[in-house]
Amino acid sequence: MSETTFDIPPNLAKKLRTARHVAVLTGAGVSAESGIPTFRDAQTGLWAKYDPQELATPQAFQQNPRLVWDWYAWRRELVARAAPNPAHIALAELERHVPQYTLITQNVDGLHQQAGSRNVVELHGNIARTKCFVEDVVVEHWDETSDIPPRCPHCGGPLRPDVVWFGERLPEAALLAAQDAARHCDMFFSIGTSGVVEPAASLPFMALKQGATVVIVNPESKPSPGPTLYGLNGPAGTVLPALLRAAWQ
Ligand code: BJW
Repeated sequence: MSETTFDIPPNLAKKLRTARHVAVLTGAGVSAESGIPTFRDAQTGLWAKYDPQELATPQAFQQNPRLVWDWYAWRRELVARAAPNPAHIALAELERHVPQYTLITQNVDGLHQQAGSRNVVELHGNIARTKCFVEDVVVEHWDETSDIPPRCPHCGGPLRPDVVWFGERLPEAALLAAQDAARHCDMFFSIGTSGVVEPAASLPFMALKQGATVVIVNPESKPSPGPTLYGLNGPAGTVLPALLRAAWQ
């Protein structure tokens, strides 16, 4: 685990040590230090001319299925080469310290599970899975032909990644589990997310409203704006290992 230092407020370390139910919401910033680009930070490279948000819609897929399939194929490659970073590892370790723990992620890369987190609530699906655009069922095997995207072996419809695009419903069980955790936790961490995409963006407010302490971990956050709202201004791969050391060493 990284030994880079970060000053954790002592009262926050104590709150974490004594918390009964901790809920964590993660976003793309948690995987940035694994080399996976975020959505709303500056884009570079091959896809610089495309707005990722404009590719993550059913309409984009209908208009240009090949472009969207290729974009996800490129991202799937990036994810396949990526490894969990100290932030993922610290969050897996946190699960072993607190009595009740819910890890909610907007990420589709599976890196929390790779780091050893067990109960991961995936709000936006998983890029490793593929489903039929027409039938909305997961497909595991298909014929590799020259078709891009490949065709569903059952109905011939185009295949797409099993992720949640704008305007699509989140998986109901995942959303209910996330909202339940936000309402019942005593500490809620929002880590590496810009907090602009609903319904995930409402979860920290739900927790705050129910009296939980909310901690935001983001290089762009403001430091400690209030007694039940903390901003830890730094990269998750530095802040989270420091938080665990402050609470349990
Ligand atoms: C670091 C760091 C480091 C950098 N350490 N930090 C209510 C109000 C307004 C709008 C809506 C609403 N309800 C619904 C909507 C519409 C829409 C929405 O929210 N739009 C807003 C943009 C305005 N929501 C939806 O459409 C959702 N569906 C829905 O609500 O359906 C309802 C419905 C009802 C009935 C019928 C039908 C539907 C679906 C949203 C799906 C989002 N999908 C995507 C793509 C997933 C697949 C993929 O990966 O391609 O999810 S979009 C994209 O944004 C992706 C992300 O999960 C999501 C959030 O992004 P995230 O993770 O926050 O990343 P960034 O880049 O924004 O931020 C990174 C942060 O990290 C930054 O702050 C950095 O500073 C920080 N950072 N390095 C820590 N080292």
